[in-house]
Amino acid sequence: MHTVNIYSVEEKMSQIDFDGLPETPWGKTCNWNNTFETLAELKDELENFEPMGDLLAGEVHFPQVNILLFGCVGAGKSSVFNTINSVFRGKIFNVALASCAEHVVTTKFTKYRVMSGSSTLPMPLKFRLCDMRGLDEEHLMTKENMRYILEGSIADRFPFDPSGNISVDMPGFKKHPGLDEKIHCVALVQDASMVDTLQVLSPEVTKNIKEMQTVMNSLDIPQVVILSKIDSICEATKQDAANAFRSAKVEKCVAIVSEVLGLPKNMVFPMKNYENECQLDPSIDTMALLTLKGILNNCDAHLFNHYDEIVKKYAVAERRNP
Ligand SMILES: Nc1nc2c(ncn2[C@@H]2O[C@H](COP(=O)(O)OP(=O)(O)O)[C@@H](O)[C@H]2O)c(=O)[nH]1
Ligand SMILES: [Mg+2]
Repeated sequence: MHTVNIYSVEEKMSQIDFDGLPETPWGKTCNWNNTFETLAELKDELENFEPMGDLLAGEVHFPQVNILLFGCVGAGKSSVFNTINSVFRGKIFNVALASCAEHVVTTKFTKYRVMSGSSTLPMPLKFRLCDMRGLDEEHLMTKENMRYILEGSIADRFPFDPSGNISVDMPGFKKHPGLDEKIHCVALVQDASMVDTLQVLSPEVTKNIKEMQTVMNSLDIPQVVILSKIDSICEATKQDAANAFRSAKVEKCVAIVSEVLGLPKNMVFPMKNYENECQLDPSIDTMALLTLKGILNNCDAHLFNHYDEIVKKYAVAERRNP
């Protein structure tokens, strides 16, 4: 059973200035006329997500998929996790430290679990969101470190500096990580306000992100973009996040990011994170879940390439009697 908070939708609608927003959305999206139903359906679907669930028989069980949140310092990575976690907790719930302040950067590589809020017995959902320190000019990432992260060699809570030296003999370094510890999809988190004002990020950081994309490509790891902070580029979207899909500004921003990062537009997910709200908002929730659904589809697509290995290694009977 789902609990959905009650909001004053009418009150909210009356405040929105729809001027200039076309009726039809620019991209394929969900039914925003019935947000409560859409939200409940999406939440139910994602709470019951099983990696490759439609292809694996009951006796093969793949524990979880791992999603890497990657981008510049301040792009909104920790906030993306907090937002998705809040949706499933049913309240604003800030677990990962998120801030603009210099000293509040994420220093440990953390594999966050999200617990289901619907069942009486809380259960971890079948995905983890991996948060790490973002890039800046003094902390560019080495290809070797990217490879370690993607291949699952870096353990949860391992102090991690993208530009630091990692020794394979360090405690917390996994020499033989299983497929369930690897990264199955990378979400490149990009601050929309930076794109909108064409404040091109430092060329070094952009170059570094592109270099890291070549490592992801070489390992066949799918990439999507989370276009964060869309509320800061469009007033109507600030009023109601659902308006993002009819906003020409957001559409333009999606097109620019898709071009710059070389990813199709349908792999760019606009998102408004919770930052100073006190209660949940159905549009923000729905948008976060649409993003998560898109990412999980990509994880499944990646796992499909490892189908035979999964069937062989993750058969439940075999794990009990190795
Ligand atoms: N307006 C707005 N602010 C955001 C959004 N997402 C994150 N922020 C703010 O941006 C700052 C940096 O976010 P954080 O998650 O710490 O970025 P990180 O360094 O990539 O982990 C914080 O002050 C957040 O509150 C968003 O969608 N909209
Ligand atoms: Mg952070």
